[in-house]
Amino acid sequence: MCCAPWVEDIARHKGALDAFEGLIGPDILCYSMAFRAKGPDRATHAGWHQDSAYSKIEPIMVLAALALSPVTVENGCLRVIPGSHLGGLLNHADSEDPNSILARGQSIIDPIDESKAVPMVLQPGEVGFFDYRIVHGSGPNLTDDTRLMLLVEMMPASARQGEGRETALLVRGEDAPIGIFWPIPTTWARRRRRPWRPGSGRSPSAPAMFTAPPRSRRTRPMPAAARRCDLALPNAPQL
Ligand SMILES: O=C(O)CCC(=O)C(=O)O
Repeated sequence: MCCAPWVEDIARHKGALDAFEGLIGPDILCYSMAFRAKGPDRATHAGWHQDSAYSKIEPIMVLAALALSPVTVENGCLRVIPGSHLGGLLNHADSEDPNSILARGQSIIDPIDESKAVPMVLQPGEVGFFDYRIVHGSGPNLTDDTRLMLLVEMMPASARQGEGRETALLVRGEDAPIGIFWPIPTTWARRRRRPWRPGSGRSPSAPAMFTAPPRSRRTRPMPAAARRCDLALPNAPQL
């Protein structure tokens, strides 16, 4: 199995990749995509944290926050502390906070100067980029509508991971010679040869589009755990 074509459309968006290339170089792997929906419950929030505290990727990962709805101060946009990605890793603690949008309910326990935080306000379709070491968080949604973002994580093909071997999708340039991550089979090449068109009689979600490429096209066999067909890329969100 491989990821859905629309996921690849986003992951391979030329404008976004040009921006990523300026930040992490020409050889780019997509590590994950995850929706971040914050309903109008006036409670769900993210404590101050650094994604690098939980991600095992080194030396860098860059995130793009793609706005799929208006993302405003009122509905709980991301807030980031400029320059904090250069200050080293701060101490974090997990919590049972039921209102945290983060899987571990984590937050930084060292002092944070919140007065320096800037809101990442986005219109639908706009993207904000940030280093995975930056201190960020978000407040509750105080409006009556859902705030929706897609977080896309990209890293250089030379990136290392702490333990195990995870999957990644090569979206630009060349993979590292030793292939640090399991490659995700791509639908891209086949779909470009035979694109779906309205009225063609085929469904855009026809099973053929989700079938893994022939084994010979894989550079190496994938572990069973990596053969999932997620709507997004198969790495479990770290946060
Ligand atoms: O969606 C949010 O408001 C916060 C998400 C976040 O900070 C994260 O996933 O690391």
